[in-house]
Amino acid sequence: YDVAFRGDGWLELDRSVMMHEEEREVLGFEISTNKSNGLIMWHGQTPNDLTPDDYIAVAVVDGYVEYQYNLGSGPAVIRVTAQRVNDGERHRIILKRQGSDGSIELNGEHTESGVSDGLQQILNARGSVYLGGLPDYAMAYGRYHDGFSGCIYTLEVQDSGAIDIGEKAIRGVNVSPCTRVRWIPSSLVFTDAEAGGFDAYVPPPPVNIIHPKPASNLAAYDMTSYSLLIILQNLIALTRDIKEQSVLFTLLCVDAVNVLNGLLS
Ligand SMILES: [Ca+2]
Repeated sequence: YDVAFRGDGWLELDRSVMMHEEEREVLGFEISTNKSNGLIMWHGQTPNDLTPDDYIAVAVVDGYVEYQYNLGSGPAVIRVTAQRVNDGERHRIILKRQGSDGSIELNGEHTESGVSDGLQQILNARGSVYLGGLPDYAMAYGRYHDGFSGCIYTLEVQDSGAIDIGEKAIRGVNVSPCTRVRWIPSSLVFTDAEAGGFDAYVPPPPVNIIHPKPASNLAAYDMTSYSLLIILQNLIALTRDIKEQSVLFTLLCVDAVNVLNGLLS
């Protein structure tokens, strides 16, 4: 459910994850970062359609959260300057939009509102949704240049609850689960060299931030699927990076044991 970036990555999601058809659109993110600039999400047009057009974006700009959208007749640019978010702490961002009216709510404490220009009321975003950055920043018409560095813990759309980001993912570069500590250079994944810390890790259950609810009883299932994901990533890494083979094989064995435990429990 969570994804980490280090400034040079991106994750492409199927556009069905957010259709922008609700009269009152609500998007939720929970993030942490130490960098003062980085694109958290971009949803605009397809890569070969570079005419300025409808888009919606949220980013960290100069240490503050910025929400932008353009319905076709001029952008709204809304920034919360009451609190910086580049402090490494978790921050909850709720974006709302009803036609041309929009707002950001940061950590349930600070709210800023804005209006997009012109008469357009409908967001027509035909491209894929990108998290953490873009494969080509020309897609953002020069509005953003930096990838996100940090963790996106949660993505919610309307009353979806925490979205299984992996299920919606199409392609990605330099993206990993948030729980990994050290990157393997020039690989899609990175790994924790300290095996002792690895098998002690239990992923937290997804937390609903738009409509907070008590934790569900899906923890056992999530643990199994998470371990399968790690095994898959390690297999990919094995084929990509022979030098790390012995470490990864050890982790693979740990993963296999975890899955068996998950299946048996
Ligand atoms: Ca439009």
